[in-house]
Amino acid sequence: MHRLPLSLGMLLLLVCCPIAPAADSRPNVLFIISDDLNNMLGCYGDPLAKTPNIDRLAARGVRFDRAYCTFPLCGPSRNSMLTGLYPNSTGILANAQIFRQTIPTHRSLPQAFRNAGYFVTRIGKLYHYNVPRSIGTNGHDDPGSWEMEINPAGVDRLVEEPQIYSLTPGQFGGTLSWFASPEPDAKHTDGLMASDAEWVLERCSKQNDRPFFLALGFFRPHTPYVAPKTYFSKYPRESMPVVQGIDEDQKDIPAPGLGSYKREQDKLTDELRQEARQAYLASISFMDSQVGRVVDTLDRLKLSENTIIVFTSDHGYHMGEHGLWQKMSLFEESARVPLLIVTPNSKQAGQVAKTPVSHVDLYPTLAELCQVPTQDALQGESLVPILNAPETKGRGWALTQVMRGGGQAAAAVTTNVGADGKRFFGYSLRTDRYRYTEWAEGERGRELYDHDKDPHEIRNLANESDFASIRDELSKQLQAAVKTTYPPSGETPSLKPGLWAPDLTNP
Ligand SMILES: [Ca+2]
Ligand SMILES: [Ca+2]
Repeated sequence: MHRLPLSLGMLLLLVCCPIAPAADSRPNVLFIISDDLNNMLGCYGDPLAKTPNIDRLAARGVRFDRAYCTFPLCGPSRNSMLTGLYPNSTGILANAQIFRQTIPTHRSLPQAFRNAGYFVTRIGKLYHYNVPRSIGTNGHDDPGSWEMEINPAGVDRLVEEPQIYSLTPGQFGGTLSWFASPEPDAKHTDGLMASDAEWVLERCSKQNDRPFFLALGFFRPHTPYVAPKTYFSKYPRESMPVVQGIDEDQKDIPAPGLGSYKREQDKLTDELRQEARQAYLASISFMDSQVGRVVDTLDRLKLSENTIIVFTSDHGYHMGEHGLWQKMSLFEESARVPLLIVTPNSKQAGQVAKTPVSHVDLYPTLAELCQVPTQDALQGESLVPILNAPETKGRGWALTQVMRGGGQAAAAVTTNVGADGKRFFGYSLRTDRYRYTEWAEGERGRELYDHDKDPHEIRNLANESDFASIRDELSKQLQAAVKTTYPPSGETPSLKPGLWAPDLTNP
C-alpha cells in the first residue's frame, strides 16, 4: 500500500514536467563595469597602463576592439545598456533619472534574469550614481532590477574628501580631482566591493540551486581619482606624457565638437596634466587589482567553469586629446569602451573582434547565452555569432550620440555651447574604417576621420572635396542608423510626473 502512491506520484511528476528546465545548469553571469574607464588598458595596447588582471581576462575571452557606448555620460549610457535600448527610446538623456520614469513597464537586463529565476545581485554602481556624493547609497537605482543590493562606502568617501586636490576646491564629482591615499585597498569603496563580491560568490558556491547574475559596478577611475598611493608610485609623474599640438588640431573641429570643455580646465598646467594622468592610471590599476581578487575567487570556488564574465565601462574618457578632458565628446576616446566577454571553455579565447559593436548588444547577447527570454523589443543584436567566430562582420557600425545646448545634460557636465540656448544632438557613426559625426543634422558642423590613416582623429576630412562622396555615403548611413534608435512611435518618451523617482540620501 505504501509503494503504490509513491510510484504514481513519481510517474505523475515525470508526465507533468518532462521538460522542466535544469535551472542549475544555466551559466552564471559576472557582469563587471568600471566607471569612466577608457581603453587605457594593457590588453588594448596602452604603453603605460599596468592592468595585469584585466589583461588576463582578455586572454580568457574575446576582446572587442571597437566597442562603443550609446551616449558618453553615466546615466544615459547605463540606462541604455541595461534596457537594451538607445537613449532616444529610454528617454534618459541626462543623469539622475531612471527609465522607470519614462518606460516603466520595460524589463531591464538584470530584471529579465530575475524573472527567469536567477539570483540577481548588485554591488555598487550599475545605474547612475553621483560620484562621490551618493557612494554608499542606492544612487539613482532601479530596485526592480535586483534581488539584493550592497552599497559599501570606504575611506575615499567617508574620511579623505577634505584632503583631495581639486581644480575647483570642494568639488570632486565633475571636476578633475585626485588623492594618493595612505590607506590600503581593503578600506576603499572598490576594495570593500570586491570583498562583498567574494562573500556573494561564497554564498553562491554553497547554495547553487539557482544560477547567479552578479553585477559589480566599480567607482574608479571616476573622479576623484582616489587610490592607495602604492598605485601612484607605478606611474612617476615626470614620465607622464602631455598631449601636444592642441591649437593646430582644434582649427578644423566644429564648436560643438569641443563643447565638453570646461572653463576650470584653463587652470591646467603641464604639471597638473601629468598629475591628472598619473592619478587616473593609478585609479585604473587599483580597480584592476579588485577585478583580479573577484576573478581569483571565482576560480578558487570553481565557479568559472560555468560563469560568463563581462567586463566593460559606461563610456570612454579624455586625457587631454583635442584639448578635452573627461567625457561627453564624440571623439574615439570618449565614445569607445573596453569590452571583454569570457565564455567558459571558449575555443576563441584570446581572440580579437574588430567589427564595431555597441553596449545595446549586451542585453540580447547575455539573454541568448543563458537562454533567458526577452519579452520586450530590444534594439541591439546578439554578439553570439561574433563570440563564436570573431571575424564575423555583425552590423558593421556603432552609433553614439550626445546632447548640446540647454537642457539638463548640458547642465550636468558640459559647457553650454548653444548660444541661442537651443538643445541639439550630435550623432557619430563608427564603421570599420571611419568616424563620421553630424552636429544638429550637419547645420552646426560635420566631422570625418579616416582611422586607417589617422587613428587619433586629427585631420577632419568632412569639408575636403576628395572625400565628398564618402562623406555623403556615411551621412546616409548615419541617418538610417539614427532612425533605428527611436521607438516604433517615433517619439522619445518623456519623464512622466508621478512615477517613481530615486531618492538621493547622503550616508
Ligand atoms: Ca561614468
Ligand atoms: Ca583636428
